[in-house]
Amino acid sequence: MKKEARYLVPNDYMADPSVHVFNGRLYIYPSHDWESGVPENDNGDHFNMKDYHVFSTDDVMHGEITDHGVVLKVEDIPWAGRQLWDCDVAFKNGKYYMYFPMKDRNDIFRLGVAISDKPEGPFIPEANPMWGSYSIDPAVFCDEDGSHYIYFGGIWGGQLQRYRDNKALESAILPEGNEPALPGRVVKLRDDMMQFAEDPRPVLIIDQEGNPLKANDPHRFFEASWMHKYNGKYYLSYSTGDTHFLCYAIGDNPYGPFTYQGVILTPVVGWTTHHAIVEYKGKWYLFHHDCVPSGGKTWLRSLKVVELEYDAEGKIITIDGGGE
Ligand code: FUB
Repeated sequence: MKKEARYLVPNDYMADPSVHVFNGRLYIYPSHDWESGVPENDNGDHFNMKDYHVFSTDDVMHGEITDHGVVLKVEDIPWAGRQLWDCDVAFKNGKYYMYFPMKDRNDIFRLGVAISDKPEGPFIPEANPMWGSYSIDPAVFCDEDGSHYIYFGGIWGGQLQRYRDNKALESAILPEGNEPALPGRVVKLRDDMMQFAEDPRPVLIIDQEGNPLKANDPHRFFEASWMHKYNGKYYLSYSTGDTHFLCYAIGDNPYGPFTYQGVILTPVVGWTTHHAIVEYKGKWYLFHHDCVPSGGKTWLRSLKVVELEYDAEGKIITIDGGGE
């Protein structure tokens, strides 16, 4: 179904939105794309982002979008190598915690934390990455009991294929064909929000028969995890990367397993697809990006929003992304 969509930041390139409602206002935490001149490759080196902005609004489809400016940049992070990819923010006990992936000086992705007193930042980074963290795309979910979980991971340039059982392999192994697909990860956060409270666990996505999705399934996990709750169920959504879908799976608890349900967004113009799903003022929204304004340049993406609807059984109605 084709629906009314809005480009949220028409004068700049923003991607990978994470979105939350804090103090009744909607806050958007995107990646900040720019023309860095780094050539495109399968490693994602062309996504050479160097800072984050925060945006907020109280009227998603038609209201003013406030740009709170640069809230964190590579040069302020003590362990910085390069590439600030998709971040997310959570609130606890009067503080806002930004979780962000970045390559360290050995070109290994780690997750970092930065702290602010306000949802719009600026965020002050910790001196070191989180212990035992790896890969990309942290998405923080606060359950109704106040526990926070980070979903993370991404294959190819996101480096998830370099790890098994939370340990680095000597060389990367990506499952193929009928082998089970490589799962994303979920981990509970400590009460102080600064470290993992446990070892990260695999996020299993199974089909209707209970079998893990296979590596050659076009709907298998690639990157861009997001978690939201609807009617008491846990909706895990994610990007399928090289097959260009946003898909979802439903579980009974934050750890899963999650049973595959279907496609949320068909391919957009551009290689990557990445999103957040949030309820605001009684409506549900899908925030995502595409490359229409840049004329299809993969590394120059634009932030979009469209209303998201469920059917009577709680299934998400597929949205047309406008790509091929
Ligand atoms: O923005 C860089 C990477 O592209 C993100 O981390 C992925 O999810 C993809 O959108």
